[in-house]
Amino acid sequence: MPDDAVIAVKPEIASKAGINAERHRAMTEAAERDPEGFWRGEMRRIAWMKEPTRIKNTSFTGDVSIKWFEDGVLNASVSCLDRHVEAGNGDRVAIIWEGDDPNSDAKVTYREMHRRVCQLANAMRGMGVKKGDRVCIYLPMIVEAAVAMLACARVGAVHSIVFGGFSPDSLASRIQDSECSLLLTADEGRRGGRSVPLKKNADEALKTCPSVKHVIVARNTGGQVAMQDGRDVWWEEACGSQPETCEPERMNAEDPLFILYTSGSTGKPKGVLHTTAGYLVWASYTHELVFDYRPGEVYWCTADVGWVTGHTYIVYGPLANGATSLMFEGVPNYPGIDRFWQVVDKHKVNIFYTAPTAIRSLMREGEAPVKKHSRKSLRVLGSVGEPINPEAWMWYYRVVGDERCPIVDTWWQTETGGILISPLPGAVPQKPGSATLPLPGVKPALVDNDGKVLEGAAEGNLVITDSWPGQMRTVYGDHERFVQTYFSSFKGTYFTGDGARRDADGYYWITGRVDDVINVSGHRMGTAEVESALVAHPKVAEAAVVGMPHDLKGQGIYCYVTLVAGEEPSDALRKELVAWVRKEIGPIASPDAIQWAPGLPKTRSGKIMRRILRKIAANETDALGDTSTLADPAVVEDLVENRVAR
Ligand code: 6R9
Repeated sequence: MPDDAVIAVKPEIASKAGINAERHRAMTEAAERDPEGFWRGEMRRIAWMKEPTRIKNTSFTGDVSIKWFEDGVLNASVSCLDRHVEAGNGDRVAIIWEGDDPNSDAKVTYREMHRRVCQLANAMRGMGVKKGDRVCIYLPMIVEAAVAMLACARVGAVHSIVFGGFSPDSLASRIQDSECSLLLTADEGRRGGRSVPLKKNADEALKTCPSVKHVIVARNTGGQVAMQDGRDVWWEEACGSQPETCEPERMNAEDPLFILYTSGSTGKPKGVLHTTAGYLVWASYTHELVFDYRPGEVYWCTADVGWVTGHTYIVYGPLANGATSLMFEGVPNYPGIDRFWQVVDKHKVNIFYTAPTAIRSLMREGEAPVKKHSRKSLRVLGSVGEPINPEAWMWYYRVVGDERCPIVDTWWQTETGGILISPLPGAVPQKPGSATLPLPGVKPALVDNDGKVLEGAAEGNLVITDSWPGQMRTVYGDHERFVQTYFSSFKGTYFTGDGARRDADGYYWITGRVDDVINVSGHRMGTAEVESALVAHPKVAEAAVVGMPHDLKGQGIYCYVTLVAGEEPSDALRKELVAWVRKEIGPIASPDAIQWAPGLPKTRSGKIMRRILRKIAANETDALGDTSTLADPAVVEDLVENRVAR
């Protein structure tokens, strides 16, 4: 696909869209000319108990301080629930739940959601949870997950969701970092016909988490689990007799809403902290603009609530906008490879948002499973999580969307709270593989490694030069790390950690991470995290982990492992190490290749030359680049000779 392939906006789409090219331009100009005025207008999309008078107060230098709407007062759950009920939309479906088992589903109205959130919020208050306390959520994709998030918001507690695929160790370290006092979990999760032992994992984790005083357990599969007296209580027992209304806590705009841990360049995941008003405005703004969302539509984001995409585009964005949000417990290929399209027809989905890795795996199965379902309700298709290759983009457009539906390739990060770069369906011509243009109010730039700003068509490090309301505010408990990670590489700008190219039309093409973070099936994984898991194994002396190209996952995990003296490499040991990493971090960190390395390529000062390891993993061994600083060149020859073929 040549770079200049352009899919124009069809006139019939532009004429019906909330935002056409002209309006897009006008908004971009307005946000540029008068950011305060622009956001003073947009902030009214959420409900305030007291409207702010101060709009923007941000600085990317020195200590870095980011405040939006700082004297406003609100409660996020009111924007997502109460005001829709009060406006007469209580009977509208808030969440369509589609189970892993195709015969199980449920619809929960805004009124019902409001009742369930209030009851849980009351139960939480009864347990002593108050404003500012941290609550951990370790739940599968069931309605209780959304209820839990909004109940936290209702009482002013800060939620920290841990993805159900994480191990007891990963769960424990996240609970410890933010000292959660309550854990919400379920007996088991269900995915692809198999069960996930959440309560059992939680019990294991809680052995090292003295801060947790209470555990509320949702009955999901009905599987047998142990309940600890005085600590654990079943969800329905905790909530059943609670009052059906609950006074929402008055929250300052800058009070924390949630923490979400994400991988960085070092071994320890960072607690990304988002606050209440700016995040919610951003979630609502981007959900409406990017998906051209219209009242009454059914919207489906296939992410898990354990990731930021699930936070912003299953719960906060759609519910703030009064949408019907579909929540799917299962996986794309169970019970059949056509599950997505069967669900699209069953619930008449209008907007569908998924990840390139899912598209690539479905594409491999051909067109028939897609074509067997009508999909005529579909109107807009979205992609998120990693760069989408033009082939997958075209397949998504042609086969899934029948060349009718615009595709929004949305670039953003846990740190950004919501989408920053994306086409708008009715306004921006698409180019397969490009996230296209920044949203109105977003100011990206490219800089070279010395921080020099690049103009026009160029390739470099992607930075954002000014704040937007949805930006993260700090790393929980470690503001210094926040400043170091995001604001020290290129002074005065937010550094994304991504590389990008900008073409002559000003379109952005994200090229991937430029730090030691790899993107496996759209999930961020720090190579340092996998390395520390490997070296924790008694037979491993040293390990270096890099990303390698992977047809389905985008990137796979390639590990170079040096054993302690006296240990011999074997297939059995390789399997043992794979299982070890899965146990330490979780299945998402499963190594794809393990190469036995008698030594690692190091500089004379002892730094591992990862650049060389990446090349070997990618089988680009004839282009290793400068190796003159290597302490021992023979190490590289051995690694090249013994690389793991795929
Ligand atoms: C939302 C989310 C963020 C990293 C980000 C980038 C990659 C996300 C992308 C994309 C190219 C897109 N990424 N969307 N790359 N095109 N449309 O995924 O958040 O898990 O924090 O990952 O994902 O590398 O820096 P998160």
